[in-house]
Amino acid sequence: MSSSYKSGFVNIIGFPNSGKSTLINSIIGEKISIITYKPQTTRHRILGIFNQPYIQIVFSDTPGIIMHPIGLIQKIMMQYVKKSLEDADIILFTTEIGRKETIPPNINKCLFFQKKPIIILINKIDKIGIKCRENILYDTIEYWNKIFPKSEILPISALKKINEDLLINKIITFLSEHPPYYPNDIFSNKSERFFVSEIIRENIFIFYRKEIPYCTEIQTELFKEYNNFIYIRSTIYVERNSQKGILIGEKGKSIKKLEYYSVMDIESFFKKKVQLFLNVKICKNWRYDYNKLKNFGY
Ligand SMILES: Nc1nc2c(ncn2[C@@H]2O[C@H](COP(=O)(O)OP(=O)(O)OP(=O)(O)O)[C@@H](O)[C@H]2O)c(=O)[nH]1
Ligand SMILES: [Mg+2]
Repeated sequence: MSSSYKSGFVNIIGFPNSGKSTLINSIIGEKISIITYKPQTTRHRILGIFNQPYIQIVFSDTPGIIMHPIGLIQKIMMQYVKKSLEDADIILFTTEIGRKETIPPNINKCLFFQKKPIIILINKIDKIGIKCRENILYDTIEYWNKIFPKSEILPISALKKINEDLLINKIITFLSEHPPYYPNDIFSNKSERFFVSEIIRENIFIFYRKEIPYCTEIQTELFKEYNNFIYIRSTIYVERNSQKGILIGEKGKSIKKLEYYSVMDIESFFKKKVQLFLNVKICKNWRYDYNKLKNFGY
């Protein structure tokens, strides 16, 4: 590979719901990370690999930063954030226009200790009409400028792709000469089974309320591809019997709806017909149990 190749790891961190997953999907051009309007959607670190001639940027999506993590799962999620600060070449810190949030002290310490280039992204600028945007943006920039006096601040809209090219070009200026880390025909490090589980989890966020999306974990045990269809078997784990009841619904109505919409999304992701079999099981207090979390891949 030519030595003029540039590549590096660019890790996206930021507050829950600030648009990290939206940004990585938009840049990669594939739906590698699920998006919902609810906070704490992303639970894992997900790589998205961006290739251009002689350029490879390995983006990493992370769970949103929480001030007071509850339960072992949220603590592990915050470990992912810290780890991603350590192995980044460049950090993208996402925030939202008009919001002035406080970075938890432990994350803050890590951020500045690393002495890595940080680009502050003020996302969702499309949400505010052009007339008021300037003032609110100025105010938000001023706030973050005090916290990150040495960093560049870039207003963006991940949803509308505003300033996406500018961001990519800025990142490229920070990259060092290095051969590509991954082959240039893959766009993520995650398996097909992971994407299936995440698509089902996204639909659970859409169709179920309150704690249900947060107490469910999906494991896809089987992903078998045939000539003209894919056969998939996934299990949804919940913490209690009552949650299982809610998930299945009266006469199985709710789970059928979940299955129906998940199949549509999985088919559109893999561009192939899908047969999906969903199973619901109880895994008591899995969010608080180290071994269970480990088995689930955390
Ligand atoms: N208007 C507007 N909405 C956006 C933009 N980017 C993201 N959103 C919305 O914000 C919500 C959260 O987006 P996500 O991409 O899931 O946010 P996240 O930071 O990954 O959230 P967590 O994984 O929970 O930390 C979704 O409803 C998105 O559609 C944007 O540029 N403009
Ligand atoms: Mg996310």
